[in-house]
Parts: sequence; C-alpha cells; structure tokens
Amino acid sequence: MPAKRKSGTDLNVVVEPFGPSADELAAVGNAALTLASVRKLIGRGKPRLLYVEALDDEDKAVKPRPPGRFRATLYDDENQRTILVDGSLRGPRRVEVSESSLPPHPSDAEFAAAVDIVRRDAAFAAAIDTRQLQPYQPVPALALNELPDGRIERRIAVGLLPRGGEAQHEIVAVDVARRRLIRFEERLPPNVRPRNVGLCGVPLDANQSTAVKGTAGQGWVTVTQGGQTLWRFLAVRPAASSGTNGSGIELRYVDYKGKRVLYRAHVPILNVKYDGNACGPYRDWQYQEGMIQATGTDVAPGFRFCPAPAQAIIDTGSDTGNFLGVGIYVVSNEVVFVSEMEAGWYRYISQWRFHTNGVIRPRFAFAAVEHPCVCNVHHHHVYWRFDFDIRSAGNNRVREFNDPPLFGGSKWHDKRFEIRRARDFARNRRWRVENTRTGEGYEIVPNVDDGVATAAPDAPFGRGDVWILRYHGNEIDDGVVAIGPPYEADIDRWVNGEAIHDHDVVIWYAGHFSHDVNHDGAAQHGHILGPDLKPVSW
Ligand SMILES: [Cu+2]
Repeated sequence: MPAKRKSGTDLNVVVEPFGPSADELAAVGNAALTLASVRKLIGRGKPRLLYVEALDDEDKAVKPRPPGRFRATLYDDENQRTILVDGSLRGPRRVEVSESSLPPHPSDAEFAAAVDIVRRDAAFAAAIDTRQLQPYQPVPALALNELPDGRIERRIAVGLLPRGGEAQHEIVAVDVARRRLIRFEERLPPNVRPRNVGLCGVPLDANQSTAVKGTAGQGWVTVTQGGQTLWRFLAVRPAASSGTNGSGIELRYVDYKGKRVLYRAHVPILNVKYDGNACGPYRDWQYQEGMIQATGTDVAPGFRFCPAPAQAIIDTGSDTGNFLGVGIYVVSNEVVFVSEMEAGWYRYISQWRFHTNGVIRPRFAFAAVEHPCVCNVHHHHVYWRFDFDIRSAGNNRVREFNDPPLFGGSKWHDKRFEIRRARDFARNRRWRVENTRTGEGYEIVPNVDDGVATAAPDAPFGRGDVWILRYHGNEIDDGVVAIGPPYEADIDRWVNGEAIHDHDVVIWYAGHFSHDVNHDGAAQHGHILGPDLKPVSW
C-alpha cells in the first residue's frame, strides 16, 4: 500500500515500496544454496552465506522496473575464495555460479561471531567482561594475511577501545572458521598506528545494530503541491545501493515537473587521507547504515516519514538512534532525505534536499566516533556521480561559466570532449548540462566549503574537483574494493578523449573536507559539503 504523508505545508509526499523484500531475498539466497550447480562448486566446503543483494540492470532503453536479478555472496575459508551465485528473481532455480579470490566485506553475523571469539579469548575475556575493553568494527574491516605462496587469508578485524584500568587500544584479526585469534605486533596493524594514545570523537554507540549490504529497501517518491506533481523518483536506501562499496542514498529516474533530470545520482567513491599518514589512507564503504533519530511512519522498508526533522550524529552529537534507513521530512519548501553510514570510526551523513522550485541540494556530512586515529587531522574526499539525462539520455551538452571570462568576452563556453576541471571560486565557475534540442538545463553550482583538490593539504590525493564524461554503463564506480591500495579515486582513466557534445554525459563532482576533530564545535560549520543543482529554462 502506498503511504501518503502530508507535511505541515501544502506539500504531499507519497512513497510506494518497490522491489523484493528482505524476506524474499533471504529465501532466494537459501534456496540457491540447495541447487545442484551450487553444491557442485562448493564441494565438501562449508562456505558461509554473507548477503543476498538485489541487482538492477543498467539499461536506459527500458522503462524502470524492479530489480530482476540477485547475487548471493558466500565465503569459503578453507579455499580462500568467494563464491558468487547470480540469478534471476523471476526464475531463481537457474543460476550462474562463479568464484573469486577477492575477499568480501564481513556480514553483520560474521562480525558478531568474530567479537564472540575475542570475548572468549583468555587474553581479552576479563577486560571485555569488566568493560575495560569495548569491541568495535575498524576500517579496514578485514585483516588480510598473505600466505607463503601468495594466497590471501581473509580475517575479520575486531577493534578494542580502552575504557580504563590497564587496557590499551588493540585491533585483532579473527579467523572465524577456525575460531582463531591473531594479534599484531605493536597490537595494531601498520595502517592504524597513530602516535597519540588518547581518544577523540563522539562516544561510541552501545553496540547498536547496523544495516549491511543487501538489506532491501527502495521506493518511488512522488512530491506534489496543490495537485501538481513536482518531483518523482526512485530512492534507494544506502544498504541496497549500487556499486563496489555502495553509494549512500541513491536516486534513480529523477523527474522534476514531469521532465527527466537525472538517470542516477549517488556517491560511489569515498576516501580519507591523514596528515603524515598518521593512520590510513582508507577507502570507505557507503552501504552500512547506522542509527539515526527518526520518529514517524514507516512508508517503505528502510524509509520513515517524519513530521519533525530526522536527526543524525551531526545534529544530536550522539552515535545512537532509533532507526536504520532513510528519514524523510519537510522543512519550509524542501523535502529532505537523510541517512547515516558507518565505516569503522567514521560516520557519514548522506542527504538529498528537493526544493519546490526545482533545486536539488545533494549533501554529505562528516563525523567520527571515539578513536585514537581521529585525534589526527585528516582529509575526507567524497565523489558524487550525477548521471544527467536532461529530457533524454542523449542530446545533452555541458557548458562552463567563468566571470571574468577565460578568453575574450564570452562567459560561457561549450565543453566538447571529456575533461577534468578545477573549481575556481574567483571566477564564479559553474557548469550547465542542457538538452541541445529543447534548451532545458540544470546548473551545477559549487559551494565554497567543497574546496579545491589542488589546494587541499593532502594534494594530490583528492585527484580533482569535476570530471565531465561520456556515459558508459560500466563506469558506475572505479571498482576499487575497500580492503587495500589503491585508495585514490580513479576517475581520471575515463577521461580518454571521447566527444561529449550532443551525447549522454555524466558529471563527477568531488568535495574535499579537512577534519580536525579537536575543533568540532556544536555548529559543525563546514562539515556539510555539496553543490546546488538548479533548473534553467524548465
Ligand atoms: Cu573525519
């Protein structure tokens, strides 16, 4: 049943659940394990089923439809391999089975099993029982171990925060299958060895649960005002978002006043670099939802409509909450979607704001829970991917504005080929994507807090500010898994000379934020990044 929610203003927000439910996915995953082709590949091993994701096809030629495929991810510790079972949700008995040596992110159940093993270990049991050590999930979430023949053993990393007494910070690696715990030299892996021993950041939650990769939840959103449809799009919760490392709150098929603006909008890449490599660098993931404070009505799995603003860690100063998913609320003339993600000790806020006047404000915000690493100044980089399809997928062009102009008297010029561009606030630089036939467009207007990559203290780690690319269905993310190097965004490789004028274009937009937790005030000024997307001739 579509749930209709009226806000205090005359704005109406309706959300209709879309796609398979969590129960359906779980059933499909369990059934797949019994299939002969799957049993054959598994052999005598006892792999663990980590998660079952719903996948959609990247096909602009067809109308939006619910995800038609699934992927079940299993891990076989004995043979150091990942087993992937891909199939159709409509006919789940026909599947393709493949194997890979790339180690998958831990599931919640695996992490809980790893914590349990640490809790029973003689070296830690007493300190954990008396609460002198508090387990947490670190980044990276895996501790990989290279064997003499080059194979990689996958172990689950478990962090232990000191809570008094003689306790010291430690991260251990847990072999869940053999119920074995491995300790590091100096108690810490080499990329988590800050010089300081104190803790900085917001107090860690009381082990509240998170929503991990594959947790179902998407819905069609319709925003109307006085009988007129302003916005219609599909919203996907972070735990169900696309890409190697997830995408935060993901938008699909965004229409304003009945005209297509974006085919997809999301954050497929997120990374962090410390001054002097005090810790890290790290590639983060954007699918693990943490609790937000949201009170209201559940309108779809993972979506809650709230009469008052839903609040994340940057609003409450607390790592705890009462809801996993996306909070929706209306404030003045904007409909806001907000969710919070966890990656180790980082907390990221994914937000989209839709104004009645057609402006979209994508936002990303940064916070951290207590950890020795975050006492050190570090630099977060967030990369939005805006797949604009202004009125149509093709027949789009990109123009750039500079005032004062770069050459001659014209402030606008066309971008004819793929290119990487820097933000230039002195020239009020911005970009516009237009339909060449009909003239409607959207402007991408940078905000000063988004920074400039070349001026960032950790340059050249941030790589760039804006990339203007020809659309390709296989360039949704850069494919870098959040387990090891490289950590930098690899968007540059797609800038390979293709013509973009009158074609299907994609804009990547990076934000760069230097985080000094010691100066995190109540106002959190500058912690929220993102450009404004403004309609032109709509
Ligand atoms: Cu930070």
